[in-house]
Amino acid sequence: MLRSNIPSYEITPKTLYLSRRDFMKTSALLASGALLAACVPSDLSQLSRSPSISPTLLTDTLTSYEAITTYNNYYEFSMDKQAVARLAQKFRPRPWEVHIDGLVRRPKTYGIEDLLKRFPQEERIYRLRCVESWSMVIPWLGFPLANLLAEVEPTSDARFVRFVSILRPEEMPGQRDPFFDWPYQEGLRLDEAMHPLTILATGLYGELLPNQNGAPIRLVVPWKYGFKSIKGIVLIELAAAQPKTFWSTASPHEYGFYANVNPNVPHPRWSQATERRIGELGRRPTLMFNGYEAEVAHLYTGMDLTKNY
Ligand SMILES: Nc1nc2c(c(=O)[nH]1)N[C@H]1C(S)=C(S)[C@@H](COP(=O)(O)O)O[C@H]1N2
Ligand SMILES: [Mo]
Repeated sequence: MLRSNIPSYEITPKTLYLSRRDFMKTSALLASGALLAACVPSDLSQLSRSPSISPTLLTDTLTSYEAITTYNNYYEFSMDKQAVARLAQKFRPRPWEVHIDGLVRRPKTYGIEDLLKRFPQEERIYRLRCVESWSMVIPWLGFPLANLLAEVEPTSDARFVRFVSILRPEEMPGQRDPFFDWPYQEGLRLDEAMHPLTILATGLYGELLPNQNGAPIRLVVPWKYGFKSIKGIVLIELAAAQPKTFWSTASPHEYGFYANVNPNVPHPRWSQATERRIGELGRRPTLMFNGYEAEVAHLYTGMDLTKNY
């Protein structure tokens, strides 16, 4: 179930080994009722993991848990990536509700525990490419956004999906900065949102999502720059019009709506041709659509990607 039917995972034999070891560890925990009660949140009991991985294109290594959880962009806490983890420690990701409304036949509100029970959690290893030109490879746990959208039944007028993050200035010091238009917001076209690579992530490295990575639930759209992958989601709204986004509001000449990873279209402050993979030396070329071109290029047929950046 996990990774088997998505062809583009590029992982090394070392990663394969680590994933298998992690898989064994999780199975051992799940096999023991006592440990399950003591160590694994019951939410994760639905976790379905399969060690079957396509052996093709094994070139990327997983970024360490340490790096993924200590080098974070989460402006609600801080603009200093290395301060986010500490400032996010006191944030309370439970209880939590996600509302889904707008142009849908069945608007719904889910508690986070309902979401974890209702939608089987899969592991997805994706590259994450920040527009600041660094990247990581992250083993997420989550489920396709399409599964959730199917439950609310978008109407035929729905063409976009808007996502809104939590607003809690008491717990999130960055939200007291009046320069930004809080809360953080993002959007996708409905076909992008329905694409099987688009997931809602609830964990990473086999554990619940740490606060600094967007607990308890965040979007992951691996072919777009990292800022599209909005954290701490409380509202998902189906709409007819293209929603405004946090970054295109803050700096319209730098950020468009699409934000597809594209090495040929430079950002005003950063060439996008190459990237620095966190934990590795040197730079590597950035791949069109972050390496997911075969899966997603058809979504943009006929569009001028230099204009729709
Ligand atoms: N709500 C919210 N979501 C956010 C951000 C943010 O500041 N606030 N930063 C984005 C950016 S710029 C990136 S690169 C990724 C970073 O995710 P990570 O910290 O899990 O690697 O989260 C994205 N999601
Ligand atoms: Mo980013």
